[in-house]
Amino acid sequence: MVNRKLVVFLPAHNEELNIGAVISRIPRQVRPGWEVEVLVIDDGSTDRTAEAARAAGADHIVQFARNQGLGAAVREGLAASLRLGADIGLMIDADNEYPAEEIPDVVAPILEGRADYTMGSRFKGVIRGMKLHRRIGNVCFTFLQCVLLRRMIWDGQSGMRGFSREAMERADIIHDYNYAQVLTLNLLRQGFRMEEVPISYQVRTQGQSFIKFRKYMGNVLPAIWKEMRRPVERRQQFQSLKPRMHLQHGPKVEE
Ligand SMILES: Nc1nc2c(ncn2[C@@H]2O[C@H](COP(=O)(O)OP(=O)(O)OP(=O)(O)O)[C@@H](O)[C@H]2O)c(=O)[nH]1
Ligand SMILES: [Mg+2]
Repeated sequence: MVNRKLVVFLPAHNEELNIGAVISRIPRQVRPGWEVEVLVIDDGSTDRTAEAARAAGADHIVQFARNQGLGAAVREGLAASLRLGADIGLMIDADNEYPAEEIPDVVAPILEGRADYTMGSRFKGVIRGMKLHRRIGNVCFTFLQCVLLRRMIWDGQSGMRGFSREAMERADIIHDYNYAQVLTLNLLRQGFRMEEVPISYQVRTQGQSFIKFRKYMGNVLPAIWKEMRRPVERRQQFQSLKPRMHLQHGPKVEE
């Protein structure tokens, strides 16, 4: 009997060449009693991303009329997963760099009750094709998070992450441009338990990376600063909250 739901969501911007391959790699079974649904957040793509996603079997597509940014798309992915009744959410990039067939491993610590938030870790796993300057950038930004959180993190910029329902309800992404660091800082400062799971990563062969050095620095560094300066409510204080909160509003979800 199916009674629990995993929603796999993909933030996507102009990924018509890759998104179909990612969706076809997503396992539709993770554990007995669990169903899997695929949700795409199409962030104002000007190519045929939505059509390619639908053709590959996406169950739900949220389309933004205009490009809002990866942070905004992940925020909407979390909210739409809650609206769809997800017990667990799993985000994965739509660029086919991350191993969708390893989704069961990445959600396992949440399923087993050991963690509320998981990150697929490339640096604990296998990396193919990442350029040196990207490696250095990843190491530096991960190190910054280690210092700010005073704990070990291997890969702070992963594009494959799992969330318990409570983590999805409580996550607050402070800017629209990106989510990678601020989301981890936000959840861990609230007291959510994070676990990293080794994954294999293969740099994209098609389409374009959105990262532009100056724009990334100019947006991400001030957001990290802002996130660290705002107060957060520790998790212990809200553990007794009502069991399920269904968000009512938001862009239309096609079913
Ligand atoms: N919502 C949204 N998603 C985007 C945007 N630009 C890129 N993406 C998506 O974000 C994911 C990661 O994008 P990439 O450009 O590969 O960036 P990255 O993986 O952080 O960096 P690389 O190391 O270059 O791969 C992919 O699924 C993209 O489709 C955007 O403007 N809005
Ligand atoms: Mg990528």
